[in-house]
Amino acid sequence: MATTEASEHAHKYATLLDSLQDAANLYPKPEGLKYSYGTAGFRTLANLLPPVMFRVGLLAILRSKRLAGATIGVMVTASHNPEQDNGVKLVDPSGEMLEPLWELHATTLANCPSTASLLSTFMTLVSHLRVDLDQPANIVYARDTRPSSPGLVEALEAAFRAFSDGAKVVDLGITTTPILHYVVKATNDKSGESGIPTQEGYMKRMAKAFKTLIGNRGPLAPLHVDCANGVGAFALEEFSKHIGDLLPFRPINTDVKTRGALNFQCGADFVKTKQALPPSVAQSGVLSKPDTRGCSFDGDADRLVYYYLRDGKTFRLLDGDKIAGLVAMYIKDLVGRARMHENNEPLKIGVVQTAYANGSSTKYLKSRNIPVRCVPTGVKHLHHAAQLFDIGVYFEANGHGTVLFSPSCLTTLREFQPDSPESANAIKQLIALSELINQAVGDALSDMLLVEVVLAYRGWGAEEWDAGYEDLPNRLVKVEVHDRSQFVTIDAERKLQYPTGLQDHIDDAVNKFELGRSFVRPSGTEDCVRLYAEAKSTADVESLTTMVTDLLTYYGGP
Ligand code: 16G
Ligand code: MG
Repeated sequence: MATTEASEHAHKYATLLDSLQDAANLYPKPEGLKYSYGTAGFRTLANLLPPVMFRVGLLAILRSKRLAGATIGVMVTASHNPEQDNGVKLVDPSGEMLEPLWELHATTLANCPSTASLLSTFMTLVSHLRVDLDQPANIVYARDTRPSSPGLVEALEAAFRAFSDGAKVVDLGITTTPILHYVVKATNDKSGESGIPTQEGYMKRMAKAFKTLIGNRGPLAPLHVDCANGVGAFALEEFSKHIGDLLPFRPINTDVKTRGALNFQCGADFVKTKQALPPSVAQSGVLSKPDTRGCSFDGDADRLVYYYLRDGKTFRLLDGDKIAGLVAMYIKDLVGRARMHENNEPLKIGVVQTAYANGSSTKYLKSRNIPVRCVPTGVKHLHHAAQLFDIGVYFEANGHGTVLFSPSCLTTLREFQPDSPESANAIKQLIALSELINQAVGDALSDMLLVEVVLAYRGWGAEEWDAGYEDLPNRLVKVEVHDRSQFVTIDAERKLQYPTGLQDHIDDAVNKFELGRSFVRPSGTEDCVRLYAEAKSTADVESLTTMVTDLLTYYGGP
């Protein structure tokens, strides 16, 4: 009997390998290219990606089988990159980024030079990772609006089809990155507490929470939303059907058809990097009217920045740091009003930032007794640090972030018996917040609603929000170096360990300027190092930037 079983197995594996071989032959890896699963998955020119897609498809199946059939997500997007790029990343069952160890397996598979090496590496992974190929595999995948995405999805599907016993796959079609993360999390959460695992379920859940939080403060003033000519335009349109006039949207840059329009001179990354309005928004003049606010999504709608024109003229950016400050103070207020501390441990609220956070924002939070942690760049780092709080607010300055409620905090909130109407109301609002805010990953749509809730609660416009603190002048520049891997950071990227001696010189430069701060880190998505500098005056920032650039040229120039 055992022998029959063993031979059945052998036959099954041989059939699988045959089928994988036939499929893999259609997606050969170009010679000489080195792919790498970076901070946000694989990302490069779209025409170089079909073999990577195929291999990512294989890894998604392995990951799902390894986790006894838990649903894994695959997102095809290159976020804010130009249209000719594309990319892919995997989403773990909790809705979080792929476990770092598996990022290495993704890189290994992607770089196998031939079909034979791909198959043998695949079988080595099966055995080393103790994957039982008889387990089921469940995958949910989606793509943004890039014209190259359908072709890349075909390569992904070829991998799914190559498994003769079938991976169970769900194609969400064109949708935002955070909606895919939500669907993955909600699919795996059998308690149902994370919501219904569909785009519609997501929209309805957010709309209901938004209505609860706005209460009778609506309808709100219209909001101008720059959709970066990307998938956020669809999500916004869909969502608006669920809330009617409660918050009237004025969408801009919703052209997902014209070639080259995606992220071109628009979107959150453009606004943050240029510290200026997208020309389309400036020309339309819509922000010149008093009390008008606008915001920008990025190409896959997981980043958000706000802005307005002070006195109808001067551009003022309200970035991820400003959002974190606004939201943390609001949550602190609600928690205070809930008066839970008499019978419970006080809820720990904290903010997680990266070294890019403006020094003024960190000072603002700390001076209001909000603990602030600094972690390396990249969502996975922020997300994990935020999980250590009962309510963890995390935002990168570039507008990527969310607010996480720990499972025990949610239980406490649900079980708490309030002894006053004010406390009952605050508890209700905190629970609604946990349903409004995407618990899997940063989400431009959900974060935008969150900002609107806080502004309505405070009775503020953008200007009052902005008044909380004044950003220190700052610069972020790219510097090309011979080999960026020579730049090794420590202390959450705030200091360089290598090249030896460089940090001492940076410190000397920084010490010449009042409120000076500067750091250098290798980019995780481009072949360069990034230099950030801030100081009390714009002139000082320019001088500091020049000094550190010169040091970089000396230590690592091309
Ligand atoms: C990726 C990260 C983003 C980070 C950026 C930094 C995710 C999902 N995205 O886009 O959080 O800010 O990389 O890029 O983690 P850099 O390493 O090139 O500066
Ligand atoms: Mg993005």
